[in-house]
Amino acid sequence: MEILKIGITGTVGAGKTTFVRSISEIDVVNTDRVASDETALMKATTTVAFDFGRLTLNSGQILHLYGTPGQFRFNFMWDILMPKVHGYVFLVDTSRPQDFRASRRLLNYMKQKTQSPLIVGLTHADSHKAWKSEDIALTLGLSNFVTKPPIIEVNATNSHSVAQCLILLVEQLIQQGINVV
Ligand SMILES: Nc1nc2c(ncn2[C@@H]2O[C@H](COP(=O)(O)OP(=O)(O)OP(=O)(O)O)[C@@H](O)[C@H]2O)c(=O)[nH]1
Ligand SMILES: [Mg+2]
Repeated sequence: MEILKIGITGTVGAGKTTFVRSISEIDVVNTDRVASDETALMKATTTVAFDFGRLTLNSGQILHLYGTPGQFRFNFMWDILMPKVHGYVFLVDTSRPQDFRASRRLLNYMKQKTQSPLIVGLTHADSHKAWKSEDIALTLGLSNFVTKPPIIEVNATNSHSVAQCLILLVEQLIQQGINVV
């Protein structure tokens, strides 16, 4: 049985590390360090290499979860991880419209690194500042109904919500003919 490598990516603070921590059945390999630049205005720490977690589905299928850094200065990690993933979750913080342009750029970057199936996960949908899914789809350039990936709300702090997102991604992999248990 092949282990599925799943990327968790998105801009700074989208919730990647939280997502992996919420669902991993092992202690997460974590490379968060104190944020020393403008990220410090948003949160105390930031991922400098990657997060690693593991999840075994009821079927026995093992997922390895790789959370990328969000900061552009660590983009070499995107280049290392993303070409290897079987599928990925692209997280967008719906409460930070100031980051939507960067999200769009990053999504296009990731699409150049991998053709693998993706899910767009909308975090912070519980915030009163959250934008609607349709509006975010437009700002990300995902308006073509034929080609756009599934876009769902996901609360990275909630293991049930994270599990639903990963199950949807695994269904996408099966549809693409990837051999999943
Ligand atoms: N209320 C709420 N908080 C969330 C949600 N998703 C993530 N968070 C919070 O948002 C913050 C995100 O931080 P991280 O998980 O470190 O974000 P990251 O994407 O790994 O950030 P970098 O590694 O710096 O790129 C954490 O405080 C989470 O608890 C959500 O859906 N709702
Ligand atoms: Mg992180």
